[in-house]
Amino acid sequence: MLAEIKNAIPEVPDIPDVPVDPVGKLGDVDGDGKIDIRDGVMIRKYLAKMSVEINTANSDVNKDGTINTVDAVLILKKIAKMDVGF
Ligand SMILES: [Ca+2]
Ligand SMILES: [Ca+2]
Repeated sequence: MLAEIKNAIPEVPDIPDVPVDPVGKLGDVDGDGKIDIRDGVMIRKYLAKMSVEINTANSDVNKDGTINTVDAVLILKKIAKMDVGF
């Protein structure tokens, strides 16, 4: 039975070990250790060029090297408990 279930699950390639910043938590824009609405607000303020201190490493949630509205949307989706892959 267990073997049948295992066979039904497609092979997932090994995910390489990515070094994780010990203080970093993806999506935790303000760096308080939690991902909540304040992080969403912070990244929106940052994108609006308001003077806010953000953790840039945590804010680039899709890891494309820039912090933009895509990251803001992903963070807001994350806060809304949607599956955004981080
Ligand atoms: Ca936070
Ligand atoms: Ca990004």
